[in-house]
Amino acid sequence: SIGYEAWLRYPQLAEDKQEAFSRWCGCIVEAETEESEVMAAAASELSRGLGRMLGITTSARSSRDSSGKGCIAIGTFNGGNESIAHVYGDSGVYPNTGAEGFAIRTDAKSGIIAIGAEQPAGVLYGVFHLLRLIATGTAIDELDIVEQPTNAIRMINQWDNIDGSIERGYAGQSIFYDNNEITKDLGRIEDYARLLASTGLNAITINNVNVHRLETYFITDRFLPDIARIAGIFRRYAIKLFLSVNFASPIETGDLKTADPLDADVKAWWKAKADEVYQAIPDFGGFLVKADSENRPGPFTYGRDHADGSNMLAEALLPHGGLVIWRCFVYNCKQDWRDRKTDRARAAYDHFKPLDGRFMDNVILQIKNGPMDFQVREPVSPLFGALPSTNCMIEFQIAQEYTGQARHLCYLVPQWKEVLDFDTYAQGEGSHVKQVVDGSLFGYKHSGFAAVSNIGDDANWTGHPLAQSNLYGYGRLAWNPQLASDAIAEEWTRLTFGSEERVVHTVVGMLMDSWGIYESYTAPLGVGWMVSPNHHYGPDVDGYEYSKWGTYHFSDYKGMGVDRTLATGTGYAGQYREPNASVYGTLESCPDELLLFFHHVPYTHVLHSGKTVIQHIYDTHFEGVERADGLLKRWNELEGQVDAETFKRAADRFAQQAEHAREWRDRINTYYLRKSGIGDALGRTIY
Ligand code: BDP
Repeated sequence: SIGYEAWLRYPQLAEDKQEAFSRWCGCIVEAETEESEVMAAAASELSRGLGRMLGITTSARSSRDSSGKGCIAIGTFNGGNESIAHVYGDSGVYPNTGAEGFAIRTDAKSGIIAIGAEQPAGVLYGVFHLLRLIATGTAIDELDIVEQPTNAIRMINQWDNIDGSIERGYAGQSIFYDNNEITKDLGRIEDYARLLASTGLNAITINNVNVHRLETYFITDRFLPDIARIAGIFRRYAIKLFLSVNFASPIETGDLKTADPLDADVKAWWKAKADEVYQAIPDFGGFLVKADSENRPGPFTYGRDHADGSNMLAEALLPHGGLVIWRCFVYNCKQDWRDRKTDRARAAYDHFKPLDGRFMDNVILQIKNGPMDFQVREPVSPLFGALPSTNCMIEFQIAQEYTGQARHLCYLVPQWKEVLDFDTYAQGEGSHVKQVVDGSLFGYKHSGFAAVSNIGDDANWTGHPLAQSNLYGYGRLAWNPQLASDAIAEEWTRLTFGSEERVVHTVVGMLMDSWGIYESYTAPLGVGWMVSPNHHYGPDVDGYEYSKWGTYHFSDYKGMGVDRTLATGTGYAGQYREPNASVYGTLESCPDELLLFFHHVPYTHVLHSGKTVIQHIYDTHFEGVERADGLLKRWNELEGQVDAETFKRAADRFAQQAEHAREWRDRINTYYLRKSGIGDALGRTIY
């Protein structure tokens, strides 16, 4: 179905377009000597794409045929493809593509479009790139492109459980597991691998960071053969497989009494375990670890710290070239809300900053984009820039746990861009988060992007048809963080819905407005949360207010917000470097959208916008509903212009969104009317 093929539909192009492209696509020239699986995947993708878009069958051959038609040559620079050598080699130097990049050049004289790279993976990315150009109607007559990914690790984290459920999954059940077994339906996994590779992603963790009882056995012979088969599928698409592991594995699956990382038996156990895993999967990526967080086991049990814990695993993986990706989402989820110093926002920095420099070279710290937990708006984690001597990567959440759960539209690329463009000032002005996580700022050995996936076994992968844009956009941004949000949105829309200008214009506009719309009717001014506990969908202003999870707004009859200043609050603002620390820590300079994250203010406090806090709450919540209604209206105007099934699925969700936006508005406005006793200046009815 259309939703299933997502952005790899390759719909047939209009005839005039077909002609312009076909003249370059007489055959695919491949060297017989290049027998890699990834090359085979690249070649078959190319012939599939060209076949569908241009209605032609392109056969692969080892040299150009004599039909006079142009051909596409694919291969590594030293792989023995004479056409590649001819197009590139004549100049004496091959373009610098790095390990994963590619070059595409149209050579009119010889009638060849050459897709060359150092490695087969680069060829694969080049093929997807060329197909994308053709699908979006971009001329290919004079190409001369060299691209390299900015980030070395471009990873997806599945939060899938062996019972088939997905933690924070909103698009059905797992495509990997079913009923406590690894699925036999490998075809769907292959299609997923294609989708990921097409955006440039190169790594995947296939199980939940919360490793439960049975998943602990993934690294045993009970599951390793099946996992090796899955690794084999991803390998064809140049994607490395990782596993989440349980820090207490030596106790739970072995016969040790301890998981103490400094214990000799524990070290030996993990070394033997690593050998066993690499025996089954020689190019295994490594372990992802959530330790000492939300009741997961970890080194704290033994009085050890996170450097001790991660280094022990890193030592076991080192002989095999494996990595330990260690999560910084570590905080006390049983804290006492009266104790300011335990502010959850501070936790990651407080835990990890003092350990900088103590981690082995094959450990990478995986840091969530913000200090709390994937809220619609929160500041950037102050850990970025604070760890000059420790490999770091960033973690985003594509799954919209707190941003509408695939029922509301929320295109997250603009949010991620804001995070990446944030200046940490770590090495003076211009030390943006994107330069921290691409490794260039501090010269990290390993670094990059990770994100929690939003796919499940729904026919269209992501539940909401337009939520596919977040998965697509994530991959494109991991490849190149400089790409603009609207450019990515437009690319995705053209690939998915075709190039009817009205459709493109409408969908791109809706995507670009969606984050702001969602923010406007949910928790105000950066304070976050206000969601129903546990499942995190829908409004519940005090849902977490008196619990121990550390997520508060401190609303009383006078005002609201969390005082995180150094002088009178939790001191969180002081974790940033100057000038950020002062900008956030000073009421006058704190940006409106984060005001309540950093300050507790009276409802009558006047924002930079000129409105009082209370009036801002009322206004944005009334507007939010109108704008959510607007999304439904805008989508409905596309009836007949997009396929009927997709139209209907999305229309249902936009109707739900509009309805739920009312619920948010009414709950929040009523709550604050009652708390503050201050009415709406415009006299609107608040229920
Ligand atoms: C939160 C989720 C929880 C995850 C946790 C994590 O609510 O289900 O286990 O993050 O990232 O967002 O470990």
